[in-house]
Amino acid sequence: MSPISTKRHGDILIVTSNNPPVNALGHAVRQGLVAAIEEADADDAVKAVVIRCEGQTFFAGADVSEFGTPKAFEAPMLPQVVDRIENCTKPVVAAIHGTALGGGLEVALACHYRVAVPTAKLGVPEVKLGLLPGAGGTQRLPRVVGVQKALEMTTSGTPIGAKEAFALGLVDRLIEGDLEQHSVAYADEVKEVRPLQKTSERDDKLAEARANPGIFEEFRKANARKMRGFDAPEANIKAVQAAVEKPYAEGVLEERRLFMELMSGKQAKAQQYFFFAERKASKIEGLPEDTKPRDIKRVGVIGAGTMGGGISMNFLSAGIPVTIVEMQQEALDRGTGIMRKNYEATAAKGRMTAEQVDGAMGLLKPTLNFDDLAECDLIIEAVFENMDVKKDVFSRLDKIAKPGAILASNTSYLNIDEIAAVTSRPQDVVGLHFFSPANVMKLLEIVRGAKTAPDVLVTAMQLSKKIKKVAVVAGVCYGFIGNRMLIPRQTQAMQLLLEGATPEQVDRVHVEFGMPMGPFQMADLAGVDIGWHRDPNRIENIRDALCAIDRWGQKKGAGFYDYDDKRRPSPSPTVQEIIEQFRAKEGITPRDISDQEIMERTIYTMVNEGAKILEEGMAQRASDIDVVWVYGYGWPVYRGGPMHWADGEGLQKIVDALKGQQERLGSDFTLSNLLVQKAQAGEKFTR
Ligand code: 3H9
Repeated sequence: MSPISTKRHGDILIVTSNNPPVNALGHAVRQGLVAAIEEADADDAVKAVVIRCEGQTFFAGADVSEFGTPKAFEAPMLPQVVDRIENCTKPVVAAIHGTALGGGLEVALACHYRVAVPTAKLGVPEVKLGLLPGAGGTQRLPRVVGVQKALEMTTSGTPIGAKEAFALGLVDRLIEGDLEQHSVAYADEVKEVRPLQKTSERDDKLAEARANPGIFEEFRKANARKMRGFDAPEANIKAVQAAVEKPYAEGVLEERRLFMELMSGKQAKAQQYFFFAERKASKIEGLPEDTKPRDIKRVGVIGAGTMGGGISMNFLSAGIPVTIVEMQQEALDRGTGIMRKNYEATAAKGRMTAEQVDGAMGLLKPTLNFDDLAECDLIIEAVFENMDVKKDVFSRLDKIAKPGAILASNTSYLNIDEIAAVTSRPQDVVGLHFFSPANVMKLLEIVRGAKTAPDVLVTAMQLSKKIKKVAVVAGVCYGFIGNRMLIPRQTQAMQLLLEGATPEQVDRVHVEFGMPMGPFQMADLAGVDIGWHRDPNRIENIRDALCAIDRWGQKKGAGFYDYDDKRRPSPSPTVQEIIEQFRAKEGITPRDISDQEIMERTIYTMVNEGAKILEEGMAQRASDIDVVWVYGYGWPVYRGGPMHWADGEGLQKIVDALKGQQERLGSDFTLSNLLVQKAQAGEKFTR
């Protein structure tokens, strides 16, 4: 049965798509839409058309799962569909609810009118899939919203709300109440209007950019940092530029050419792979299908430091009350003060109103009384990273928490099973590893203990969505997924310094690869002193030597780099001297180290660790590891994540290189059996 059906309301033809879950514009939908327009044209009794969708949303775009299959190229393709809609001889109204995204917005742009409910969102997220709107979107959008806005929308992929769309003229009317009924009434109002306004024939909104051709260069410059390394944003800019510089028909051809170029590239494949990887991550294997989540009405957070405060803000922002506990009034006041300041900073950027700030903070109950946690359904400890301290907290919690409350640790390395063992309810214990700053970073590692109950895992996963995190399930091992993979990278980076590399060189290789920063820049940002033994007289390595002289990173104005008062880094002669002292002490003669060797020893070793994590069952699937690295550490999404990237690099090449480096990697390094097996069998980690 076609997902597209038609019905009449007087002389209005109502075209309805019913293609769950998101009304993606797969082949059958495209076919049905064309047939419906043919029906409207062929019947004199039809005076206007409404296109609407059943379910949660208007068309959310082309069907991404068709990409790379013959179905994507089966006629009618989307560019033909939208042209057919625009060329309908009767007015066509798009009735938008949910999201009109990508191809969905392109369908709407081809309609002669657009109406929407106020909660709808409209956007062109193709750039996030390494693409551009390839069904006339780059040509029609600027003709409706203007060139500057079209550049912003196409290169960021961020949708705009219906109210903004209305102000821009992208939506002709906001509909309160029943959308179908009101859009039919709207169609009735406009059914006699002639000539029909075709978006492709407009150029009033292009005039400003035509008078200021510098707009594109200015936009490139202003957004260079955000777009670094990505192919798609530049292609989007070029396509919008074509809308301004060429007649519509030629602009569309340029759009097509750029679209096909992107589609056949590595980045689009990686970004589309990642789209599905992210969605797969939320599926937890091995749970009974009917597992119901527990009800979380109030969250408790232990510790009002940077982590505890950040964690609390996630829940407050989602409207969930939080009880936050500290031991001293001063620490409590400081912590809650910082939370308010963070909210106010968001408000100052216009992303929150003063009322919303007060609303969020109003949900916070700061207390010095540990027993107040008895009212919470989920309690997350964010205290000092030390096993004895954590055990003490959990045995106290065990005594006061209500039955069925979930007890979570925010530990980034420690053994959840050992922590759970001090309680009488290990089934209620789980790791919730937030990444710093916890109110900003999207990643959450859910650490599944040996005894963690299925409904605890399901609750954690559901809650992660509520607080807008992307969660990945990890097993119990030192550092879980993300931090565990950092260990070989950090070890090798330090060793490379001794052998002749500089922090600048190692970091440059990572930044050129697409990481936001290299290992030493990251250490300086996070704090070189994290995990340091705090004894300035015990100097066993370069890190100890830096910590001993207060070079703890950016917060002290010095770490692996020197920093000026604007936190701009420069190479440090002191650090160089320390490195040389260690070389002399260990009898190492420095040598020239190639960028390739740095790649092999710091990035290939991470892939190897990822393979071990997989082999040991500490990650459910290779794509979960990629999700952790993209959202937790800024791995460039256009490279898909370490495991996907490794597939493209060639697993045998990685194995050979690691074998070649074996001696330098040291006796602690071992190759992953899984990596070797997959390489030998010519298999890949990811699709
Ligand atoms: C495009 O349009 C190209 C054109 O310009 C040119 C063509 C020539 N296709 O995210 P959710 C699935 S490119 C296929 O969890 P939510 C998704 O995998 C497209 N499947 O729900 C998941 O499946 P499962 C431009 C899709 O409520 C299920 O739907 N459009 C698509 O949190 C639910 O998804 C986009 O990039 C799709 N297009 O969010 C929009 N979209 O249940 C991408 C979703 O098996 N989509 N699925 O895991 C989204 O942003 C969100 O899905 C949306 C709903 C906001 C719509």
